[in-house]
Amino acid sequence: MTVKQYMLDKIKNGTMHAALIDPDKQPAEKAAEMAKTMKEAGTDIIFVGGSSGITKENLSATAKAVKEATGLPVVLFGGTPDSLNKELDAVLFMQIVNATDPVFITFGQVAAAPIMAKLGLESISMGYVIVEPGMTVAKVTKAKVVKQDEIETAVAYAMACKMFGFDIIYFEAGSGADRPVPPAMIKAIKTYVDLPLIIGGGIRTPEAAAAAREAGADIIVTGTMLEKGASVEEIKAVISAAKGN
Ligand code: 1GP
Repeated sequence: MTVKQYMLDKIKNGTMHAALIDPDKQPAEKAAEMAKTMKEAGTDIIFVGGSSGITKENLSATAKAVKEATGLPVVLFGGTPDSLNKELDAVLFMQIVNATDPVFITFGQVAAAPIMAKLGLESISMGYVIVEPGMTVAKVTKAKVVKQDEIETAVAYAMACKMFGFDIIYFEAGSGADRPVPPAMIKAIKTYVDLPLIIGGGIRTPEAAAAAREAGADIIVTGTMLEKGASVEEIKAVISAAKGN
């Protein structure tokens, strides 16, 4: 089964949780331990990647260790063409739709495509939209961020993603954001655009996770919470609220 099919099957039955692990932040053994904790707490899939410091070495070692420790699909979310490797189960092949640096709109993807083809990696096409505050990823990509109250603009971006033919869309407030993507924005996107919706950035409490799920998020991503050493109980509470169980 493809990773895309795994995701589509899961979200048919409710919201999924994805754990984001940045290979640049810890050795692979530690990443494997973190992923194991996340799996025990109920996470469904592991995203690996980050906005900077991703190399073929740290990415492949982390992907391999995480897969061995959990058996969960390991998907690249944010990397560089030369970090691509065979340990990945799939790549979220994304266009940062509101970036203004063309490397993140087209040229990076053009560089990555032949490498992905050569490695035989599964591609899941994704429109990625950065919402205020946007954090590091907004700076790196020089994004024209969607403000928290610009609901119509957010819907227009989601509509454009649908018309481009992306498999999936991701609305991102940025890793470590002090405010997640607002539930009203999530609700409006899901009202007008029929595409699987990933939400991430700044979700660290069960309340925020439940609000995103109730508003219609299909996949909720958390990263910082784990890096900052949240307890297993705290992680479990956030994942349960994200999945509604
Ligand atoms: C970042 O959406 C992810 O790309 C996760 O954000 O680190 O704030 O959980 P956090």
